[in-house]
Amino acid sequence: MGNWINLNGKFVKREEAKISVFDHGLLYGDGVFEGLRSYNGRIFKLEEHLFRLYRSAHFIMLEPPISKEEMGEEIIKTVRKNQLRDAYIRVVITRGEGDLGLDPEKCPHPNYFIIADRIQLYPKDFYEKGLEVVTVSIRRNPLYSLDPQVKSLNYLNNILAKIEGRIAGCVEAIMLNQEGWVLECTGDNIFIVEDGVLITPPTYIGVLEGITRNTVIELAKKNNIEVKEEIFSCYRLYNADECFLTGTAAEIVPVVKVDGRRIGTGSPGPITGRIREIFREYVSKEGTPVYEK
Ligand code: PXG
Repeated sequence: MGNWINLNGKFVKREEAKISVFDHGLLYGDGVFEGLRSYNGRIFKLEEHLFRLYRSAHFIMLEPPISKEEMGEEIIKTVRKNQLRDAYIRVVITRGEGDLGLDPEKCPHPNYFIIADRIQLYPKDFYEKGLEVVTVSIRRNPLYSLDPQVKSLNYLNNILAKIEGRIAGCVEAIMLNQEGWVLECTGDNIFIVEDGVLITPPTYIGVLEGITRNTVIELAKKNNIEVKEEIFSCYRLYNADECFLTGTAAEIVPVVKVDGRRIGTGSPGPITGRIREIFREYVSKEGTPVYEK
């Protein structure tokens, strides 16, 4: 299972799925990607992920070799080919082969590939006990350098933050902007809870508009939990009643300590628990079917 890679529309064995060393995706991180998930044979938020992928491509002036609709079909086919029901799906579009210079004009044929593999679930402890995370010194790319909305293959900014977090013994790290406002984690968005209200940084401040984040906002509102998109500092974060992270792979993970400060009671809080329940219920029903066609 998970052995067939979709490389430019053709299924090849994992070991044979190769891209040229002259591909600018590799030489310069010149390309875009998406990480999706399927739950019990249904791809979660396929439209939203495609929308974001094609907007990322548009931003870097990369014309994908196939349309958004065709890409959706290719994704479905790939999950089906690998006979997966619960999958993690990676879609990558690279600039393609060029010469050794930076110029994307020299790369006439973008490549794309789709990997569908079994989902690697995070340890139960993460959810039951909550995570300890730290803020790191490396700042998130500012809007004027590389807008964090773009899921580009150049994730070094986040990788450096991840390394810093790892050195501090944490699996996730909180990234701030130049002024010190809290933005997001290396691969997850962040929420705090204050007096029963969910607060998350607005996307205009320079955070990825996470699909899990948006789903949480929508579900919270539907369930009469107030949500505010507001910038906040570490002071507010340390003093929040609860904190949790959201992302496709992690779903919703409680955070119980930040920079050595206990958050709330030091155990995952009730609102986080409620959001997790609502989310789990939602993902079990939602999504584009892979097999019933
Ligand atoms: N912020 C950033 C910077 C991300 O890369 C999220 C938030 C969450 O977005 P979604 O749409 O998934 O709710 C991401 C997600 C990983 C991994 O292995 C995660 C992401 C990218 C690459 C790897 O955890 N992105």
